[in-house]
Amino acid sequence: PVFDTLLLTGAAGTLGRALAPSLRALCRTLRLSDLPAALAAPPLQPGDEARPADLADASAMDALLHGVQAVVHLGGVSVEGPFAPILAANLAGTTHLYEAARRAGTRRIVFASSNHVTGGYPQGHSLTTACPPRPDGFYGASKLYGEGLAALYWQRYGIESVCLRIGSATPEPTDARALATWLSLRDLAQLVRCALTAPGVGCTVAYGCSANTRRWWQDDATWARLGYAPQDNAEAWAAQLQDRLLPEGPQRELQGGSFLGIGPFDP
Ligand code: NAI
Ligand code: 15L
Repeated sequence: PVFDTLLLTGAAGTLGRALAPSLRALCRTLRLSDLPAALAAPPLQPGDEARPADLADASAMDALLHGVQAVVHLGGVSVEGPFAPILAANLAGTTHLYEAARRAGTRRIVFASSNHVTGGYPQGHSLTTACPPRPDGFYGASKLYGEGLAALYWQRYGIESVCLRIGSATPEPTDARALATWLSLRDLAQLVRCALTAPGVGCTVAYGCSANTRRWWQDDATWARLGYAPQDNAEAWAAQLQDRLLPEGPQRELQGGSFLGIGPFDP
């Protein structure tokens, strides 16, 4: 195995469950963490450890990171919504995680960022990670903050990070927008494996999508550096999905799609 102990936060979530099998192949011990209620009946395999913890609870983080060489950080609020829960789980939670990683001597963090960091760009507009951020809500802005933490902990403390701006990671693409944004689950597994094992990543930000004919994110140089070579292409679903459109207006016009239809959140 590449790692002795690898920590997976958000382990009870959709992508946590999808990724656990491929992560087990990389480590002796996979430490699974999520909120206590979510991790009540964890799907444990030999070599797994279940460590329920709330990322918002700074005092729980040192024990969680103890002995951890690398982290796949998926835990947190995963959709647009009111600020308070995003503040607790994504802003405070990711800060607590990085701080504990610094104290524990953790070497690398793969951070599940999101395409919503640039969800305010028009659909069809080609982007690379060199383009200025344009978050489409509190959620996208919280992921941009996480990318900022990744840069800080690399620059000051030498902790490496790969921030993956994941598109739409689902078993199959589900609508016309996903013909551009889809990340198949096997490409996700490959991308996370590359992000954990590629040498000398420093602090790298990469979009995460499959080799979709209609993709908006032209991240080929970063993908090559990570060794990521996507195998899937949403175009195979084009005939059945290209008319499955979001409502007219910002949701259909901007890259963030349905998240542009959520909020604002006035009291
Ligand atoms: P999910 O919502 O299914 O999983 C997130 C997990 O985080 C949940 O199990 C939840 O209980 C846990 N969590 C929430 N607040 C927490 C806290 N305070 N402390 C500890 N755990 C907490 O989301 P999914 O789809 O599995 O996504 C995983 C990660 O990838 C998320 O960070 C999400 O923002 C990111 N992402 C996912 C995309 C996708 O297509 N599924 C696209 C872009 C980013
Ligand atoms: C995300 O960041 C969300 O976590 C996920 O649920 C999807 O909505 C995805 O983006 C997307 O943009 O399709």
